[in-house]
Amino acid sequence: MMIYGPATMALAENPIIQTCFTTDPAPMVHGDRLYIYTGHDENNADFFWMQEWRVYSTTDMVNWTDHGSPLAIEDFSWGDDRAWAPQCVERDGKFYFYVPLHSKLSGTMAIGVAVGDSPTGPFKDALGHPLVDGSWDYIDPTVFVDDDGQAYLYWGNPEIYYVKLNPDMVSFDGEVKKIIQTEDGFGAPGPKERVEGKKYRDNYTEGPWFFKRDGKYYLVYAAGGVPEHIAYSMSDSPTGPWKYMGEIMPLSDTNSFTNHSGIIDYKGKSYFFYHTGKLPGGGGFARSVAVEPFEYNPDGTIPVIPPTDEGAPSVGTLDPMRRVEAETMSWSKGVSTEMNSKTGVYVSDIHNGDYIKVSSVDFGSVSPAKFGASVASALRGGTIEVRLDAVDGNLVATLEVPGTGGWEEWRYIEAPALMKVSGVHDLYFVFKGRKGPKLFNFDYWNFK
Ligand code: FUB
Repeated sequence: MMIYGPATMALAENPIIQTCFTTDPAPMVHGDRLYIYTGHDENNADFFWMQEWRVYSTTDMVNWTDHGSPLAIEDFSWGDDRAWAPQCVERDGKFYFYVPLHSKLSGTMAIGVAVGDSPTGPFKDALGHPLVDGSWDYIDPTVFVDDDGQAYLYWGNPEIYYVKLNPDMVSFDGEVKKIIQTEDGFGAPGPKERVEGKKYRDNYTEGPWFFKRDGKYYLVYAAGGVPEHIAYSMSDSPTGPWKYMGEIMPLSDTNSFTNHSGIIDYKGKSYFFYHTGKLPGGGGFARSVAVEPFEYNPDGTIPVIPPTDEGAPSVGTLDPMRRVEAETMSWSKGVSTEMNSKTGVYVSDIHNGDYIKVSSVDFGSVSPAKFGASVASALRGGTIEVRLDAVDGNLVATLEVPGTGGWEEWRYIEAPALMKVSGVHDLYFVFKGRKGPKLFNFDYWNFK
């Protein structure tokens, strides 16, 4: 028997989610996981007719686990449309999920807040009414809790608004404040003060991302009108005055006229999340989240970060001897995901020739004897070929999936390992079966 040793270090691949269109990423670190909260562009949409928010997480920056959609328009009795750019933050063990959506009450956009006990929900509308309501530019909330416990909520397009949230995170005292945009602060005066025909250095558009690092406050935002690039301003205080600092992600050929960013540190490295239209079939209303690693300049300024197809290098490995959810993957072709209350999220829409890639899988030095997977099929099933380091790589196992009597009638099936494996590899699950029909659903796997 041949023994296959370690492969090269894995890189993420952009866009990082391929099972559906994802937008407006808002990263959050909790425990040893990095979560992203996203919007979800519908297939074949001709506008941002978005219905739900989604959550994904990683521990290694290359494999992302799909946690499904724990929050949707129907969770807000007062909302009826446009599930736009979210952000979730933790405070005192509760998770506050801020979202813009169209309000039935005002007929314009509003910002709501849902609360949950875990980063993946379930979440419940905290108020039963919007936190702020009444203007078409009440979109794109960003929240930051400062070291002194004061929380700030910024939002807006093309004005920038903020409130200081009360410690309960779901209320504030006084009026909504508007930031006075100036050329020094944002590259141009506010939208109503701009002189027609005058060329400005830049201008704030939407999608603010507010945070603090080494005592400096950062407001990162989509700029320049459409098509958008990403720029930023800095301040010594959480409410300004702001100083325009330049572009981060210049206008690029990403197949999306919007861009929307979130910045976070994780496991000692800094990451810039954004979206493009670069998934096959993607575009301005079919966007996908991507990530780039970066390093702050020594003076705390942010370098220019061009979009790439490679993304971030792996910062961890995955243990194949433990149960791994099938919806944890670094890349996939053809498949999508579904969820129910019993199984949680699982991989669906599996057809002949589709595949899932899982990166940085560490087999250690003891070669496994068996591969097993939990699968379900209302039809005739198919085959999972487990391959090493490439879609046509060496065959580690072949699992025959039978019909199980239903798409959610799960059976755990095992197959013997066909070769010895050690060290770190990329694993490919290549799906084979009759051409045409859906073959089976796939919930989790492990080696023994
Ligand atoms: O995703 C809908 C809207 O597009 C967001 O609210 C904006 O930031 C832009 O990305």
